[in-house]
Amino acid sequence: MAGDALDPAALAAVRAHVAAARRVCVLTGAGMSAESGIPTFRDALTGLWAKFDPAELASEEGFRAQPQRVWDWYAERRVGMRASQPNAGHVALAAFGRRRPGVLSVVTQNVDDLHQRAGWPDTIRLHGDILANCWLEPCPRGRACDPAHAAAGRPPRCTDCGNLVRPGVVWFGEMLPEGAIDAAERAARACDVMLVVGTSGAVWPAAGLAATARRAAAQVAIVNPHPSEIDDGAHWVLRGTAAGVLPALLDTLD
Ligand code: BV8
Repeated sequence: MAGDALDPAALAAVRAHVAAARRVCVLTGAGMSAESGIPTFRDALTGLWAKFDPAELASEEGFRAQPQRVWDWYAERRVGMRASQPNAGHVALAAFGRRRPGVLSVVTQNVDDLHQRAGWPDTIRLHGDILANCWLEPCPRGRACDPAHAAAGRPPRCTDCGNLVRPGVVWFGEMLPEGAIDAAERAARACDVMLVVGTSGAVWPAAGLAATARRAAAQVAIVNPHPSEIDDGAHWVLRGTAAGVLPALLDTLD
């Protein structure tokens, strides 16, 4: 495996495996969007938010304990995400997928919409959508709260029953959407090559998808400028960034 720099021989080897692959599954994490100006999840916990751990801000318990603080953290992240644009890595992935119909699956841990805006609408979203909202509870009156009855607030609240609006993301301790994790497992088992791009490999069950692919005899390649918790489980480590490596890896493949 490469040291600290991108190893051209490893890049060429992974390109050859991708060129020959019938199925390619790409698992992306927050590093995929870093070059679009979106702080990685760990970086999003620095600065003003450095004193909180993920469980305090990205969990139902944390939201129930401090709804305004958690709502404000998401509001700040939403501003950044709405202002961001897909980077060359998102664009290269979507363009490769369009050139090779039926080959590419993209599974993301990210809650932004950059893969979709780069032209890959079928992205499998393991952790939800930060730009969506949902209700914290089922309505105690036994029917769905009417979003039109949500009074403005931090967070907004149902004027009929007091239910809180929450971000449409999967928090720590919450189950992943069944359809999403099942589709992701299927894609990991069916692929000939898995590219793992921009993830620390710290969050489960997403991090386990690389091992699932390897058990199914896929070649596993990591794209990350820094070591991750799942490097040892990969055949290849391409020590570089998403926007730098993915165009070099994919752009001339038809
Ligand atoms: C679950 C949405 C079953 C929110 C996220 C105790 C109780 C309950 C569960 C657990 C527990 N202990 C462990 C668990 C499992 C837990 C977990 O994994 N915890 C970790 C902390 C150990 N998982 C869960 O809770 C999951 N649900 O297991 O349900 C269950 C249920 C109940 C009880 C038991 C089991 C739900 C996990 C989903 C959490 N929600 N997001 C939000 O975004 O606000 S995950 C969140 O963290 C982000 O979505 C992100 O995906 C993830 C962080 O991972 P990364 O994407 O890798 O980002 P990170 O910042 O860490 O790393 C960035 C990487 O990019 C770095 O490697 C960096 O080097 C690289 N990079 C930087 N720049 C670039 C780059 N790479 C390429 N190019 C660049 N330019």
